[in-house]
Amino acid sequence: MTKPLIGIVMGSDSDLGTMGEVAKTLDEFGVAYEMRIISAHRTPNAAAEYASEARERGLKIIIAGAGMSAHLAGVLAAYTTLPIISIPLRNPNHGHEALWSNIAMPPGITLATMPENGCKNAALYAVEILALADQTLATKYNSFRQKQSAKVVDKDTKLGKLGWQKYLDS
Ligand code: RP5
Repeated sequence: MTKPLIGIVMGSDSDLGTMGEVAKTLDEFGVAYEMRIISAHRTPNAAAEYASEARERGLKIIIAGAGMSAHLAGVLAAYTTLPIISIPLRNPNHGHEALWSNIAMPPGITLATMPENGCKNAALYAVEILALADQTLATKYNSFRQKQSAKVVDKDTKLGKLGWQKYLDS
């Protein structure tokens, strides 16, 4: 089994439906990861232990997602010097508390905070970091970006051919 480079951590199994997108995107790039449910509030010792041991276990980056007051990413960051990518998760009964808490880190402890529910971007950002030292991954990422651009160009060409109304009907 390939050794995981990325730790995907979420505060609850209720986050899994959203956080699955991180794993799906990493799968597309062939990046090995592990997934854990660890709560900054309900299992704080596990959070401290996980982050403290992450570097020596070979992880390069931790992607953490949590909702509500969302302290998970910040707590993990307190216990490791690995880069932490945080995903503030939206809860239908709450506003933007997770986002606010993730972008309000004190100077000296860092998070790379993604958009709310920005699971795909979190995985892509992790791929960009790993690709700094992995030419095969950099080539894959470049090809993904080129395909993405080509899709927009195709849509623009189609819009030019059909006009906006037929485009919407098609
Ligand atoms: C956060 O509280 C979790 O990340 C989750 O988004 C939210 C609710 O957790 P559950 O009550 O569904 O376990 O810590």
